[in-house]
Amino acid sequence: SAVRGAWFSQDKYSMFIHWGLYSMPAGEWKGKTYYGISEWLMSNRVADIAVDEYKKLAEQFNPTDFDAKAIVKMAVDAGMKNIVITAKHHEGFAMYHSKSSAYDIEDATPFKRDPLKELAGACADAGIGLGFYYSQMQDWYEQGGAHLPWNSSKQTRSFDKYFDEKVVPQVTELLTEYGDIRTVWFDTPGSMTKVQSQKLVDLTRSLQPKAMINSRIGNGVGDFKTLGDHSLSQVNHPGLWETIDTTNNSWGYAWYDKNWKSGTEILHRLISTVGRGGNYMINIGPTGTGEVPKMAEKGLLSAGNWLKQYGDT
Ligand code: JFZ
Repeated sequence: SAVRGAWFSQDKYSMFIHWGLYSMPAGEWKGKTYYGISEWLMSNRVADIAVDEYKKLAEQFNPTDFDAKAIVKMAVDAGMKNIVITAKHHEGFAMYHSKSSAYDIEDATPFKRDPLKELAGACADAGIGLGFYYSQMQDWYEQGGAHLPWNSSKQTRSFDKYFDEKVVPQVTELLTEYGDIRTVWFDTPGSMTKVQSQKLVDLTRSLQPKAMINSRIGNGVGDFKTLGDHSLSQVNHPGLWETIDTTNNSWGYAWYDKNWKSGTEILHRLISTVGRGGNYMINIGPTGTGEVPKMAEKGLLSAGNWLKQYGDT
């Protein structure tokens, strides 16, 4: 609808945040580094990490450096209007207080805080939008969630049951307990049925009528199109679309990834996208202690200074 689309067209520039248990190993397991995108470590075929072993990360997860207000201030100073954070990535761990699963930051870690609630409050105070990333099909922890082929044996529950017993309740929590949600960002729909994709659309419409849903909900039922990762578009696209990007290479924090974009590069990529009618969303990956890498902040704030001086946002 026009009401929903209005948010999206005005935002233009958003912060993406990938943050989860994977931020702690940061690409390293038992002294060996697995290069690539660090949030995929659990399913690295060579590392061959058992679910029971991986889940022990939660016992040590205590990111006391997490500062929602500082992150929101960084986004505002960068010139951004919206933040989208991983509520649950493929690893299956809920980064908020989930009442429908004990595999969450409140129940399974010593941290005992709800960072998504803190972020929701800080975004509301600053007047910027908040959205949640939710991996609706892949869940490498959960029985019935989609696993990778080499890691999918002995499932004691069907995908349909996992969907109704975990995805629907968790998305409901996220859309009822955190105030106004601007974006519901789904990912890797795989073989989900259209009925399932539509069920998430209907749920979102009933609980957050103004929220925008991305195309990775699957089956063509989203409100806007997310292009393939990192791809700067050379052309305009019909309808509403976005490019997603990272301040370095990996989405989740990876200790070895120092390929930071400068402020000038970020500006180039932002303007290249917005000039073709798209929105631009660029990722930061906080560490396992909740700290934002200094070089990510540097590039974003340097671009933000230019925007403040020469833009009218
Ligand atoms: C997905 C995730 O698997 C990844 O961990 C990260 O969260 C990223 C933002 O999204 O990866 C994808 C999904 C779709 C494409 C590429 C990577 N694609 O369509 O090109």
